Amino acid sequence: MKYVKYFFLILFFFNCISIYAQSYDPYIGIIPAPVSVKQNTGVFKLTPETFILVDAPDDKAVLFFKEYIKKAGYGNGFTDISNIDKKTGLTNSIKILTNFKSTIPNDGYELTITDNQITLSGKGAGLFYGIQTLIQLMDSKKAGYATLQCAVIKDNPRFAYRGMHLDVARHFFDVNFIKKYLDVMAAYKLNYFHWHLTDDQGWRIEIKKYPKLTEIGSKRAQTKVGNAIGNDSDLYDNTPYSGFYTQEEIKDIVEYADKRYITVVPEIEMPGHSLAAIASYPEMSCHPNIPYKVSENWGVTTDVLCPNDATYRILQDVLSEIVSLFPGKYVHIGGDECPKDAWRASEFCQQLIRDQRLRDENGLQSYFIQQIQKYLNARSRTIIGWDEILEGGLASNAVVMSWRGEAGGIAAAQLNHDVIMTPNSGGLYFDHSQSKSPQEPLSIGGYSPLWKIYNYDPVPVALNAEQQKHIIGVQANLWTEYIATNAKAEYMLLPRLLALAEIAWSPKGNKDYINFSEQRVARHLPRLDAQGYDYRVPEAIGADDTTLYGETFKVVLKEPMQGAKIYYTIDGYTPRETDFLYTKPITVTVPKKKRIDLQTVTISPTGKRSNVTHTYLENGVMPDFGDK
Ligand code: TNX
Repeated sequence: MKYVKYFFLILFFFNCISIYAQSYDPYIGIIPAPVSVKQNTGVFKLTPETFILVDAPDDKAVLFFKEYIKKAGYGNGFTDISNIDKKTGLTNSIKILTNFKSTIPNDGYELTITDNQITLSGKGAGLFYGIQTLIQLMDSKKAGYATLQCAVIKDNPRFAYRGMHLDVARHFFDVNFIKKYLDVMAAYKLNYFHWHLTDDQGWRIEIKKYPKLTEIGSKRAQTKVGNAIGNDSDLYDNTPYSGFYTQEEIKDIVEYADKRYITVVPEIEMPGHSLAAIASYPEMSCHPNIPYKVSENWGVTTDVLCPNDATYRILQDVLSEIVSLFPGKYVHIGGDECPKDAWRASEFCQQLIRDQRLRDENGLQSYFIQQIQKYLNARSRTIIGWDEILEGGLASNAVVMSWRGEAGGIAAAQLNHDVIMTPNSGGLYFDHSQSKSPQEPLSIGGYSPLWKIYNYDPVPVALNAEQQKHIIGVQANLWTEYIATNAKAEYMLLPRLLALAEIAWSPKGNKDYINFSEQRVARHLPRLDAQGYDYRVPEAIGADDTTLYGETFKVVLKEPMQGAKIYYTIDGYTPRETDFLYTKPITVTVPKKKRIDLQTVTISPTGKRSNVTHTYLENGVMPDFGDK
């Protein structure tokens, strides 16, 4: 009997250590961090028998939840609350209310978890976001049931516009992929999908009145291999490339997004980045007799739309179809990177500048944008454009996307434009590399690691309180010059999208990168894995590519993902599953004037691998190794 007692004591002691090691998470795993989480003792046990009581069975968010519950194997059916004897609902049930007394901010929700009931209150999008939080908490399911810690969560978004962009012009992504993209956006409470549908390298949306836009414009003869920047190797893949969405597919996507409270913002690029359109209808160029072809290389081309009648006629017809396909209030008209060479060389453009008393070609660009803006405003649409649209004056209801740093956004807010922050310098270009390691896949370059996105704050300090109100949100962009496969798009997206979600949704004061990356992201990666997403496996926490100096080193590492394993070597070989498994701090003693290369790799439960890290441990003055 005495021994049994000791056994329990020891067990208790070890449990304490492991609970301590997990450390306290103020946001109980939720991404983006909610406005407030009050944790209580006890747990709610969710089982396949749990009742789900709803007061609005046909609500869009409730229907979404119903589908999730069915797939996850929970829930004793959904019961309309008005039809049920109240008492039945009191034991082990989830109550979802759209009718409630408390005041909840716009798009917000309240979620109360006690040991016998979960109550979620919210309306419209707010209810949908509450459901996303609930699903995150439910996903800890093991052996048929999940336990949810008792808590009271109050939540609402910081910004109204929380966007994720995808370029389908440089590379095409099919309907199934787009839906998967929307799924992960919805799970993290992002609500605008900016769909970059046209560019020099491809026109990807069927336009009934102008079939050549896809017959010709959706196809290119071949594609540049490798990074185009500083690369004049002239290596092309010699393989035709094509793809576009039919209008039926577009409608399907718009509806799928709407069920997830995501508004699709279509982008039709003009007057630059339009070579695919010009190749289809050369009358849209200032020099229609030159032979044009859909671009096979990346970068900025001098072949741009001409502000002539043919261009306006075609664009207006295109936009009329766009407006009928996309019910959201925004249409993005591009406006970036439009070299003026063709306009300078065009007698027509020069005459137009004189006739309209425009300053120069920049004035002509804004004249062009204003014509399009008038057309769209008359159809109850607000235009969004890249920050170049500001140069040369603009009607004030145009929304500016600040991509060349923050300057354009600051200037626009000062002129009372609404602004969406998406600076390439703020980590929000997901086509940039996620680390400096040469093991990263080909990218355009740049450096946008997870921490950089997380540390970005969308509201520039240069703005006063009134001007700051014009910052309606933030977006990250996934340009796909160097992203040809679904797996790579997901790799570049995840887990960076989680950091975007947090800066877009959570109050600034709730940000805590250590908690985010080491506790919550670590919990979400297995979830993304189970959902079949590719993602970048982070390196072991504590294993940095750096040089440390000393004699005896105590190396403390931590798995960056729950269930992942860290393997290491000190013999110069690349670590793999056959090497040492990290289980506790390692002590490495380095002989005088020697250097040891401590290498680590993190391997996820499904076998995905991180980059290999190199931490050089050096003792004393070194001979020149010349290889660092
Ligand atoms: C600039 S962002 C562009 C895109 C490129 C991107 C690559 C913007 C408005 N224009 O055309 O794909 O850089 O990072």
